Amino acid sequence: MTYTLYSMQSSGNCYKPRLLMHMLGIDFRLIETDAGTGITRKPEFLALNPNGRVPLLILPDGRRLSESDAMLLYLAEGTRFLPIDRYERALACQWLFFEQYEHEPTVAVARSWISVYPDRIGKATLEQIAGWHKGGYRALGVMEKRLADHDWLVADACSVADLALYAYTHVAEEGDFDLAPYPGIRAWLDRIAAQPGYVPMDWRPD
Ligand SMILES: N[C@@H](CCC(=O)N[C@@H](CS)C(=O)NCC(=O)O)C(=O)O
Repeated sequence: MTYTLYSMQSSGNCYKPRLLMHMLGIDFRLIETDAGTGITRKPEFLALNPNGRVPLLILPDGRRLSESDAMLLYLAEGTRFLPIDRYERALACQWLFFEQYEHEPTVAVARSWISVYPDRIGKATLEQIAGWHKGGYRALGVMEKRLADHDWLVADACSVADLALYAYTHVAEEGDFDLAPYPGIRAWLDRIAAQPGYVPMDWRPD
């Protein structure tokens, strides 16, 4: 028995567990699920994840786990990607919650409309994009404050916090975000891409 990941290749949320499992040498099966077609809102998928979204991870024992950052925490347990120290572990969670509340709803959503579903953009969406850019630049500014003089978001090692925020920051330019004014973030992106076991977003298991 191995892990099964319901995943959409263009999704940064789905990239998070794909990347960490590859970095940890964990074998998994991938079921490509085009969430843009509404398939995750059909009864068959809702029976697996009542929230109707990918990624969805099926553990080797058959139990299910949704929410990409929860998957990172689960998979990273006992590995170098999850700090042991109580405060550092809480800091990792601090960045994961920041990612879901401040970063993903702005940086990822702008990229999704601009690069993944450009044909669906209407007048209302154009106004929303301005708001996502404002919020996204604010989130990038928070990250830059830390990364201007630190290699990693938590302590001195690459952790789940870095992988969670990497997923959509490294494709932020696809959402028309300009990363030129963020040298700390750009150096950090290169640092993550140089980590052992790193695979790009378009990688998938055989
Ligand atoms: N908070 C969730 C967000 C998951 C999410 O938004 N998934 C999108 C793809 S990136 C999806 O499945 N959308 C289809 C839908 O909402 O119907 C996570 O981090 O896993």
